[in-house]
Amino acid sequence: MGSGKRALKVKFILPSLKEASDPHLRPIKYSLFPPLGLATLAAYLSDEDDAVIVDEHVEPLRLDDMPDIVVIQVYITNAYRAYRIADHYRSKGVLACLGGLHVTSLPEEASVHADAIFLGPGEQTFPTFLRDYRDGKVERVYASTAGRTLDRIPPIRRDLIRRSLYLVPNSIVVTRGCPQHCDFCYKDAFYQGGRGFYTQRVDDALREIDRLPGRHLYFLDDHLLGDRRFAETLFEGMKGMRRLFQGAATVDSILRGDLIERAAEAGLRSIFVGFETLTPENLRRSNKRQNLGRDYKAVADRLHSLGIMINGSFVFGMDDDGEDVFRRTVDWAVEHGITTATFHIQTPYPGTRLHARMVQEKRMLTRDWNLYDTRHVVYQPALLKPEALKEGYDWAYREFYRWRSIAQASLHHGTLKHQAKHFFYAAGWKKFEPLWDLLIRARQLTRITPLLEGVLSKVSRASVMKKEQLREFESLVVLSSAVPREAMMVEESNLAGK
Ligand code: B12
Ligand code: SF4
Repeated sequence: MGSGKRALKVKFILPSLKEASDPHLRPIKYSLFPPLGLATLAAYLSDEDDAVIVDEHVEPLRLDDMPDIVVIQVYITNAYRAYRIADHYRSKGVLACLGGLHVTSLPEEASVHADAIFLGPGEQTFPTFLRDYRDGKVERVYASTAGRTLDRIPPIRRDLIRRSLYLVPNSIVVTRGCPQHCDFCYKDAFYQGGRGFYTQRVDDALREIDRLPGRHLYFLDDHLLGDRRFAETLFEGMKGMRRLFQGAATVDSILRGDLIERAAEAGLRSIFVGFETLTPENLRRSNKRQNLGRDYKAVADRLHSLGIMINGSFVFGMDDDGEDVFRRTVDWAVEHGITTATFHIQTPYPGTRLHARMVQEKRMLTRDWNLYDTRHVVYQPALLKPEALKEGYDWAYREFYRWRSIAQASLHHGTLKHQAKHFFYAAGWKKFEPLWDLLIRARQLTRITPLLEGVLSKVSRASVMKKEQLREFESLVVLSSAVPREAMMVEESNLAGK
């Protein structure tokens, strides 16, 4: 098996779930971000080794080749596809490594399909495996435990990413994990046995940012404001870089101190906020203590006063949710000028405390991982029928993204500029999906980046959207009106599919 100093051929694969390649569903979501995790792992190969990354969400996967090793990333909804690919390569004598969140949650299930499985983050285990492979003594299980760090990790292999296939090629992660412990979150299971929250050195993070072309960045960190000192220094360093960025943070971190002002000064223009629920009892039961007793209105007002658009995340089906939860949540989001909303049906992922509780209470309804996409009901809700939960969730998406609601939420903002940005961003995101599809197919996604940067530019008189950006937007609107009405309607009915 091992092969001394011979150059290795390693194929990194992100398998897709079915809907990602289905034109009637929602491809744009899967053309958003490149597979950063795999590009991180590829950095541990030596210069002589031959590496390729195939992201099945955006390109076809050939199965007739013979690499030495396949490295496959497994999320819950791509698990069956990942196992099929691994089985195929193993049958040809290729060594198959499986890792990622789902493998960490269910190692026994995954190990049937792998020569080696990897639990937890890969920065320490993958280089150990490579050494073992070259020494001819591969282990069955590599578990990340003590000694986790992002210090001195090699720069991620962005050269292996085909940037033109993604709407947001400049995604970046500068921390791992999160300091909080919500019961429904993947985090505690994934990071068990070692540190659950740690950061890069600020200098390394700034260097990584510097390597990215253009202005727009999307931080995929679970909680960009999770370490105050780190975030402060990062934002200080970013000040002169003229970046526009998006990220995620918790409700309490937005209210505390002046970190959010510093983020805005450094270029933060849109933020994903885990509001999750408007009901305190739900928060208590989910151990989402950082949201308890916090004034959500104050969060929205503070962000808006800084010109930051909000992507609010809301979960339906928690134990205190009755029939009224859908309307209450949508009304709140529209009234408070939330730009985009991400609704989820509560989904107990294996490995989480929520899942353990649901199993104990005999409330899990299925173990079909394809359905664990937060759009299907996979457990018995406490106060709602499963069908009512699904219907309410679908209704919430439709209602929030109606033209009327988008216009109403936009009017919440004080200036015309801010209103227009809100309107374009929310409408662009949900109303022009057939157009996104056309652009993906025509490999024209990079045309959108300047437009996105225009919409994210600062809400001030000095930075009115440039003429050419407006023209680009107009041409997109004209183009999209050429998309058959039927196609629009199909998309409308699938809006629930996020
Ligand atoms: C970006 C993202 C997406 C992108 C995916 C883009 C992409 N090309 O990767 C999009 C928008 C498509 C997406 C979709 C979904 N996502 Co998503 N997503 C994320 C997010 C925010 C960041 C992922 C990331 O880049 N992390 C940073 C990199 C560096 O870490 P990493 O990818 O985990 O890789 C590391 C390790 O996992 C490990 N590793 C991974 N694979 C392997 C393989 C081997 C062999 C080895 C050695 C190591 C290893 O090493 C890497 C370096 O440490 C995560 C949250 C999170 N913080 O991870 C959620 C997250 C992964 N998504 C989640 C979910 C549920 C979904 C959806 C199913 C549903 C939904 N409602 O969105 C869909 C379907 C995805 C699918 N294909 O099946 C859950 C997964 C839960 C689970 N138990 O699997 C997460 C954790 C969010 C959450 N908090 O619940 N997602
Ligand atoms: S704050 Fe978010 S990322 Fe952190 S544990 Fe809770 S749900 Fe997970």
